[in-house]
Order: sequence, then structure tokens, then C-alpha cells
Amino acid sequence: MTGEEVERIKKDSRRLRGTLPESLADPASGGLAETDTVILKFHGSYQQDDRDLRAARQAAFLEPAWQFMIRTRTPGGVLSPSQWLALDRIAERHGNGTLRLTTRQAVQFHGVLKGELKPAIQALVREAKIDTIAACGDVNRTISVSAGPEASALHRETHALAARLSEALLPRTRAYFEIWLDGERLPDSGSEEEPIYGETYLPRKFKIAFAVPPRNDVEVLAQDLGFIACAERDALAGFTVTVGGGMGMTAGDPRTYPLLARPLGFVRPDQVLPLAVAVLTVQRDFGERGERKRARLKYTLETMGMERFRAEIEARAGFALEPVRPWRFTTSGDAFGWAREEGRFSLGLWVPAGRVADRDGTAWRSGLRAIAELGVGHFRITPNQNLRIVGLNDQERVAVERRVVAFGLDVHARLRPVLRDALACVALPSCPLAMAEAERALPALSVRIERLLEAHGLADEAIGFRVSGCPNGCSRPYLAEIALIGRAPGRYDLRLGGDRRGERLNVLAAENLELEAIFERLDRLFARFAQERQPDEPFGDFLWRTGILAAANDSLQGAPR
Ligand code: SRM
Ligand code: SF4
Repeated sequence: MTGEEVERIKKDSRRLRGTLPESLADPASGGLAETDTVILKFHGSYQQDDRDLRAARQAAFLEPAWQFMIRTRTPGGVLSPSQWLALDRIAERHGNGTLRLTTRQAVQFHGVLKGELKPAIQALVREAKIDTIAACGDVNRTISVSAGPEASALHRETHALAARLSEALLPRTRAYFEIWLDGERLPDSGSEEEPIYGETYLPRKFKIAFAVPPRNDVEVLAQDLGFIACAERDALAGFTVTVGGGMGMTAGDPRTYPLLARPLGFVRPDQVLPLAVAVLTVQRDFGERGERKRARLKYTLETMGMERFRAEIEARAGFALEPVRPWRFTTSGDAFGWAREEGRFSLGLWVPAGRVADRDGTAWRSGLRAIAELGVGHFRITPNQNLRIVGLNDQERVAVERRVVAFGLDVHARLRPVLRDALACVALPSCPLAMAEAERALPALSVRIERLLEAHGLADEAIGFRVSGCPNGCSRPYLAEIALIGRAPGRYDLRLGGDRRGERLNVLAAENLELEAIFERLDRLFARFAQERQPDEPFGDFLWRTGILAAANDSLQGAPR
């Protein structure tokens, strides 16, 4: 669909209503009218089809096996145990029996049939007290916030601020309440004015994250708008603001590329909201609307230039930005196992590519349900698709630990670092854009890399590895030390040279290769790494220092030796 078509659909949708009620009620198809699939996203859901069944259904002249993905709006990924239990029930009752933790700290339900969409959203709002408004669509999405374990006043204030910002940037339309909740009036169930978005909303999705150094788990430089918390005498002084980050690109289109965000200035906590509204409305007014591939803020910023952009922001926000304050990140990864946060215990649990399921002899779903049934502490989804159980006293810690062991959820302690720290996007079978496997292939791919490392005496080396099923980059692969980007079934681009702090983009090392060829290349690189690295030098840094990448970028298409 072209940008102009999407713009027209938004404009004609009467504040995101479209013909959704009619599409939902139509018994002739398991899907929606095409225009309504666009509008549905703003309500937090995507129409998909089961791609494992696509060919067989086509051969039998059947319509695709339409199903829906639902995504929660959960800023900072914070959930109470009773919310977790409600999500667990909803997955069973209305979805495919799994929960999927995402790279933006949301929960996704897959395999929801059309008739189950409304009951599922109703259950989310009424039982889980969680809505899905603006979890997708051309609006501000779920706001990411560092998940810890470093807990401090800084952390708490940042989480609270992000939650307030998420509310303030919601679309105001009452369509959501009308369509899914039969017009039920909730405390803030909207009006028909859209002071921030106007009638065509934003040109494209918009993403905000708050990082609390030294952890950059949100990968703030991959976001349209980033806030890096800055402390003065242990109190929150404000945030360094970054703008124009983004991962997505289109294979073969050199006008699209991943970009790191750039620092814009510094704001105090009470300036965060006006600043965010200023950035959002500049993107609304100056963003490209004709071509969706070029519609993200990163391109708007390039077109406007930083100085004009800053002037426009300051004029709209009504204050001048202070100079950027420096920050220091040490990691973009998660911490696993027990930690103490301000006198309370917290536990970092690894979840395989974020998929909470009871399958292949594992019991993630039952185990986490059993922990939630204790009714203690809080759940915090991390931007690395894992989970933290936080805020436990000593007695509660013992009870949680018992269940973790009983259900075998302490896998993190036995995993090697490559798989433990890896990320993969959902990809097949649900993602319509997937060109290759990601989530389903992650364990096998990680083990292959771990074996290669082992063969070179590097068994416990931590190397950041990510897989995406297509160049859109939902697992933020362009920041990984080693990334595979799907191009076709079993074929991937190999990218190398990110760091483990989310501050350096990797580069294309080889294009559209079969897996065997990729592993051959990695084998040769690991051999050199084992022999030539400096003490504790990370793999990504090694590739740059030795000139393997700088020299190569293009010529790396030939095997680096
Ligand atoms: Fe994403 C589209 C899954 C985080 C960049 N993403 C999609 C869709 C909805 C496919 C579609 O448009 O039909 C995928 C649904 C798959 C499925 O079956 O569930 C999808 N994205 C995901 C999730 C679930 C990946 C995961 O495994 O965790 C993440 C959900 C986040 C959330 O809770 O909101 C997810 N997506 C990201 C990120 C990472 C981030 O936000 O930190 C990125 C890169 C950052 C960025 O936006 O630049 C990302 N997703 C994209 C893009 C490329 C956008 C672009 O600027 O070109 C698309 C395609 C699009 O928008 O047209 C996309
Ligand atoms: Fe789908 Fe591509 Fe995102 Fe993976 S990276 S979830 S394949 S859009």
C-alpha cells in the first residue's frame, strides 16, 4: 500500500473507526476489509496468516488462515502478578496458548481468530487492566524503560515519568472504547479532539525510550526519541535527549538504512512532556507522507538538518535546550540470577526468545504462572525479551526460588553466553514480512556459533548475536556484534561489528548467503580472534581494531582471512 493510500485511509477513518465493526461482524471471511487492517493497528492488533499453512490453503483454493496478533501497551513492561495471571488466561482462552515478550517490553498474543479479537481485548481491559491502544500504528508506541536491576530513586522516577508520558501521548479518539468495549466509559476514555496527532496521525510509527545508565538495555540510540537519565547527587537531574535513531531498512534500497540517534540537548524532568510533544508534532508536520519507507523521524531529521530541527523544537516547546550532558553505558544486556535492589531481592530470568510456552519439555508458562500465583513482587519485561521478578523480601525470595527450580526456569545458570544474550524477532510463522526463520531457528543457530567458538578455545566467550527474519530489524540486529538478517528461506545477510553497549552499528559483511557459508566465514574469523585478540577484547572491537571491517565493508564479501 502506498503512503498516499494509507494517508487517505487514516483521514477517512473518522478517528480510527473505519468499518471495523462491519469487518468484525462479517461471517464470510476470517479476515478484515483491507482498509480496516490499517486502522486495526492503531488499536493494537495486526492481521496475519499462518504461513506454515499458506501454501496448502492456496492449493486448496481457501483464503489464507487469517489470524490476529494483539500487542499490549505496557510502558516499561511492568506487570503485577494478578495482571500476569490474567494475561496467561487470555492466551489460553483466546490465543495460541503462548505469550510473547517483545523487544519493547510488551506482551503479544498470536493466533487469535477474528471472533476472539473483541473478547480478548475486553478481557485485557477488564481483567488485566491493560489496554492495547497505540501499541501499533502511526502514533507513539509503547515507551521502553531500562529494566534494571540497578534500582534507585532515578529508576523509579524515570519509570513513573515514562508511564505519564505514555498516557499523555495517547490518541484521544473514543473509537477504541466504542468498538471493543461497547462504548464503556472508563476514567479517561477519550474525546474526539486530537490536539497532538490531528486527523492523519503521524506519518509513521514513533518510538521513545528512557535509558538509565550504566545499562542501555532499551538501546536508546535505536529510538526516534531517547531520554538518557542523568543524576546529580543521586537525584534525577534530567535527561540528555537523543533523536533520529531507527533500525529498519529495505533490502536493495540504498535510501533506507539503520541510523544511530544523535544527541540534541538536555532537559529537566518537567520539560520532558513539552519536549516530546514538540518532537512528535515536528515529525507530524515535516515527516514524509508520500513514501512510508522514508517516513521515520531519522529521515525527517536528515532532510531538515539538525540546526533547523532544533530551532523548530525549541520554538514549539517554548524553552531552549541545555547543552548535552555526557553519559556512559557499560552494557545493553540483561542481568540474570538474584540481585538486591534497595534492600529487596530481584531475579533475572531468561526466556527463550521471549516465548512463554510449555513446549518441548520446558514449562515457562506453568512456571511463571506458579510464581505469579504467589502474589508477591512485580514482573518486569526487559527490552531483551526476558523477565525480572522484582521487589521481594527474603521469605518471598525463598518461595519464588523454590518454584523457579521446580519448573526448571533457572536455565540461565547453565546456558553459554551466546544463546543467553541472543535476540531473535518473531518471524515465521506469524510475521507476514518474514523472509527467513528467526525465533524458531535461534537455539540451533546459537549452538552452532557456540560450537565454533569452542573449537577455537573460546567456549565461554560472550558475543552479541541477533537474528531478524527480514531487514526491518525488530531484534535490533544492526547493533549486534554478529547479526543474521533474513533474505530468503535459509539465506541471510551477515553483519558484523556492533558493540555490547548499543552504541555502534555493525556493517554488511556478506550478502544473501546460505547458512553453511556464513558459518565457514565465522569459523575463520574466530580462528583469527583466538590468536590475535588483546586481553578481554570484545569480538566487535577486535574486528575494527585489526582492520578486518574497516578494510572490508565491501571487500568482506570475499572471505576475510
Ligand atoms: Fe517490529 C513490523 C514484530 C520491535 C522495526 N514488527 C513488525 C511486524 C508488526 C510485522 C508487520 O508489520 O506486519 C512484526 C510482527 C511479528 C509477529 O508476528 O509478532 C513485528 N517488532 C516486532 C516485535 C514483536 C519483535 C520481537 O520479536 O520482539 C517487537 C515488538 C515491539 C513492541 O512491543 O512494540 C518489534 N520492530 C521492533 C524494533 C525494536 C525496537 O522498537 O526497539 C524495530 C527496530 C526499531 C525501529 O523501529 O526502527 C522494529 N517492525 C520494524 C519495522 C521497520 C520499521 C522501519 O522504520 O522501517 C517493521 C516494518 C514496518 O513498520 O513497516 C516492523
Ligand atoms: Fe517480521 Fe522482519 Fe520484524 Fe522479524 S524483523 S518480526 S521478520 S518484520
